[in-house]
Amino acid sequence: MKAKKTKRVGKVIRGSESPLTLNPSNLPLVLVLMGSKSDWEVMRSADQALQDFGVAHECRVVSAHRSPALAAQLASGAEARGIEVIIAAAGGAAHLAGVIAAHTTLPVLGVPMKSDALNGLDSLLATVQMPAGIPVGTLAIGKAGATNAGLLAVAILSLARPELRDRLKSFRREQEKKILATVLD
Ligand code: RP5
Repeated sequence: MKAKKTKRVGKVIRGSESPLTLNPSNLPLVLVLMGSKSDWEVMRSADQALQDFGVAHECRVVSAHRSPALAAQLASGAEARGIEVIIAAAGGAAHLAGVIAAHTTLPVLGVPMKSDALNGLDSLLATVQMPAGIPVGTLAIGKAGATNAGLLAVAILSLARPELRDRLKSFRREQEKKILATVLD
């Protein structure tokens, strides 16, 4: 079955591909946040990874600096909505993941965006250098980080969902097969 896709202003909601087994309520399990619409081209990779595994999720723009009240509200209300993992991407003075983590005990995965000024090194340091007590699991800068944030969210969810774990294992097997079958000419 094709994943359900609903578009709203500043927000994309994807339903689970097989809600009966993975997520009976079909409510979003992962919240994918980004500081600006300019992050979306990269964060589509996180969206895609979650879609590939049929994980219901919601993607939306919220800024730690430009809309701080909404950021706090989304983070503090996430658990009650059934969200289990939050992905937060930002660039430059990339405080979004840290601010989100300050308002929830859910696991928060940070994705540093490549920036014009410092190529993403600023985003990486701002995301990764959290004070002890408020963890953010920080991924690589840019697209690889976005994809891996999606995959890591799937891995976290798979701890309590054997079907998802099986899908993750088969994804790894397929990936390995492609490497082993590589021919250089
Ligand atoms: C951050 O500033 C965003 O996450 C984005 O990566 C960066 C630039 O934002 P825009 O000026 O393009 O909106 O908050």
